[in-house]
Amino acid sequence: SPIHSTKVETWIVMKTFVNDLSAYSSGVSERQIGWYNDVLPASLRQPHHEDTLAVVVLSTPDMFERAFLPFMEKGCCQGVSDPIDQCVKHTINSAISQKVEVSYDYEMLPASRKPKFLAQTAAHVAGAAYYYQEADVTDHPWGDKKKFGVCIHPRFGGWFAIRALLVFEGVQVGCEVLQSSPPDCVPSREARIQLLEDFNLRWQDWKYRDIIPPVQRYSQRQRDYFSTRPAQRPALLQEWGFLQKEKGGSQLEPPASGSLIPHSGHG
Ligand code: B12
Repeated sequence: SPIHSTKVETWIVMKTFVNDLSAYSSGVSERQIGWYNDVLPASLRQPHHEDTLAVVVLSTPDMFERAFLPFMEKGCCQGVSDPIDQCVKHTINSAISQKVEVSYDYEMLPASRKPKFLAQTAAHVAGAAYYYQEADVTDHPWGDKKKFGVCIHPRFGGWFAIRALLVFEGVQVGCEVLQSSPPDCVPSREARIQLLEDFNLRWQDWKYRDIIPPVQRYSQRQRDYFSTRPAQRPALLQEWGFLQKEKGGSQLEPPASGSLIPHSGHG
């Protein structure tokens, strides 16, 4: 089995719809690449056969305490890249034991500067979390002012993040895998308007995440972390005693502007 679930399952939500794969799929959501490519233009598609099995990895609210803080405590965080991104990479790498192509939410395609995978579209077609977009609001009131869409998970509401897409190269699934729609937990037009406005205009107040009552939320400490601008986060971690100040500068520098990873450290 490609995934040793013990470590990953503590911080990744589980959704499985294939009985014979359920043994290893704890904490992940399988789907076929074709479902993803079907809704996207050619430039954003995954370059894989349409029947290829792929997995979207989400992080749950206790990711911070169960994976991130222990990762920092063990001193695993090194170099200049974002601590959250390093922790996600470390956790997923250590969970995988066969050839799996992993794309992270913070990775961009070098040529087009587009995201390597669209996390929200992936979560939606996987049946993990409904992706509410402008088009899901009939007669929306926003005119030309584009509103970004947001995924809502049936158990965690908005208190989760979509971390990676795993593609199992060579593992082909056929009609035994049925695509399942994500639960539509924000069915009314009014609530969808509220959700998209909260997400776009005041995402900093966390309210959009409570559009449905979640089973768990981010801790105060995690909120403090994500409320801090990425460039200031190393200083916060130092304050918490995780990063030692070294002679000649801090161990973790804020990314230079124009860095290769402009949108990393999402929460
Ligand atoms: C770039 C980016 C940003 C940028 C720009 C904002 C944006 N949304 O583009 C900045 C830095 C501003 C940003 C800010 C934030 N972000 Co951001 N961001 C991203 C990132 C890296 C890429 C998004 C992107 O460029 N998409 C490209 C556009 C074109 O895609 P699209 O609008 O979905 O359009 C496609 C679909 O409509 C699809 N499509 C067409 N028809 C259909 C039909 C169906 C049924 C489906 C499913 C799809 C589909 O085709 C279109 C493309 O052609 C993603 C991670 C990722 N790798 O996806 C996170 C992500 C979207 N961000 C996220 C979050 C939480 C935030 C913040 C709240 C900050 C935070 N605390 O982390 C703020 C919110 C700001 C705001 N008001 O939007 C989360 C959202 C989680 C969720 N529940 O949905 C994501 C998924 C990151 C994560 N790891 O979870 N972000």
